[in-house]
Amino acid sequence: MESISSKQSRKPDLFEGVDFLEIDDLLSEEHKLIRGAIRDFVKKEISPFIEDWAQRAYFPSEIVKKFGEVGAFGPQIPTEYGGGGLDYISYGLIMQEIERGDSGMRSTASVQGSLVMYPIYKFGSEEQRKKYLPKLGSGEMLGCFGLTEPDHGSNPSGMTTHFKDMGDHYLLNGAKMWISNAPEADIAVVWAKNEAGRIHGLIVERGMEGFSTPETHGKWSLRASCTGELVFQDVKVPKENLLPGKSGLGAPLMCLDSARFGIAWGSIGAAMDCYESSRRYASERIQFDKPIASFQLVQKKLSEMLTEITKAQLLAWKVGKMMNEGKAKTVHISMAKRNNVEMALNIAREARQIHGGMGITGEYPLMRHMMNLESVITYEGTHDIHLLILGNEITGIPAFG
Ligand code: TGC
Ligand code: FAD
Repeated sequence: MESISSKQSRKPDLFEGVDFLEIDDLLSEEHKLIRGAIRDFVKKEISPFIEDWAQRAYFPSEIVKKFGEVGAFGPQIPTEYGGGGLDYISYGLIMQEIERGDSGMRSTASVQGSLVMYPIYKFGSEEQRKKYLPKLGSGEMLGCFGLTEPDHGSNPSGMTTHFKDMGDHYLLNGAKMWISNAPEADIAVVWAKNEAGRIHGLIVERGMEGFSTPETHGKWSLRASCTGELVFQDVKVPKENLLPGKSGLGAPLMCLDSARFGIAWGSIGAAMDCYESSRRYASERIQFDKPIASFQLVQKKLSEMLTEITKAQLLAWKVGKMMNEGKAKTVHISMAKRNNVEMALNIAREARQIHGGMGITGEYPLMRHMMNLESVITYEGTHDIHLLILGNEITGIPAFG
């Protein structure tokens, strides 16, 4: 008997994308070309293998170089620093297509572009930019971003990781937790407090004595992405590795603005994959002598999915336009991240139901998307933290503490 899950999926990837409201009219020819190139890349390099990687909790390290070659790392960073020199809508479309393949793969790309390349580009010295950015952009190097700690997730300002000025170097101590890419990363952008309690970014390199990156095992979510801790025990960090351009919590939060924006688009990709699979399955699956697509309750699910995807596309596009114009604020990005991830998670759950028992297998992408999105709704600010960011904007009263 043939097993349901095989090393390489035999099913062709028929993904076409969803554009009910002709939102493509809002995109340039370049946007569409970029989207098409990444869509083809995902069909060739991710779709045939992703179920196997996720089932085995295997991070395909060979994808890093391939992402570099296709321009998935730092598309919004200028080309002279190893990025793609593209606008934010292009960046969003790239994240959408990769997350259509898998949220964990998008994590790898968005951490590298928005949380590692962006802070080095924005707050780094010219030497740091030249040393790290081209290698990060090409995928020769992989990076990670250490903000969250075991006791400080939603409130990063309480972090206890700290460094002391030892004259010719800094001495770094502490630990970070839940760090995407950590076990495989060559460098980590780490946020830590100095002796005065001020937060700074430091570039920590693999191989520095006292620095380790133990892997986090047993995840039911983002299984093809590697996650780990960053542990610092008296790590001597050269003084030239401190990011000189900005200090305070605002620095990592600026990086999060860029990454959360990418997630607002990425989650649309996961939702579109679930919707397309459901539409196809509903027209092929016969029950009571009819395709299940002929039942009103199934049509309700499909109609609501299409409506929600369309609303999310408009929201993401408008925030993208504001990003390009330098007008997007954290609250706009919070609204888009919060709305679109919840939309995608709801669609993944409904899609799983449309597929009945088949929906729980790796034959279809639904359960994997659904489990992945449980992380996406938590990281980069939880669903409720984004609600409170909006609440603060509306009322002027912070309700965090
Ligand atoms: P708060 O007092 O609001 O702000 C502290 C300082 O930062 C300034 N600021 C910003 N500056 C620039 N850009 C922004 N977006 C900014 N937002 C705030 C602010 O003006 C203030 O400056 P100053 O000079 O007055 O000190 O900070 P708070 O401590 O009250 O916290 C607010 C809160 C809860 C909203 C914030 O800390 C938060 O966003 N918490 C969620 C944490 C989070 O998102 N962590 C993400 C970790 S990284 C991750 O999950 C990667 S997953 C990657 C993947 O795999 O894809
Ligand atoms: P907590 O902050 O403990 O929150 C627990 C619950 O309490 C949540 O429901 C939250 O909404 C609620 N809560 C907290 N405070 C309030 C409040 N004031 N009011 C109301 N409710 C509140 N971090 C990184 O730095 N880098 C990474 O690369 C990274 N990758 C990740 C990858 C994965 C797979 C996961 C799961 C997480 C990752 N994170 C990363 C960490 C992520 O950002 C945190 O998990 C997230 O910010 C929430 O923190 P926490 O898990 O400590 O939850």
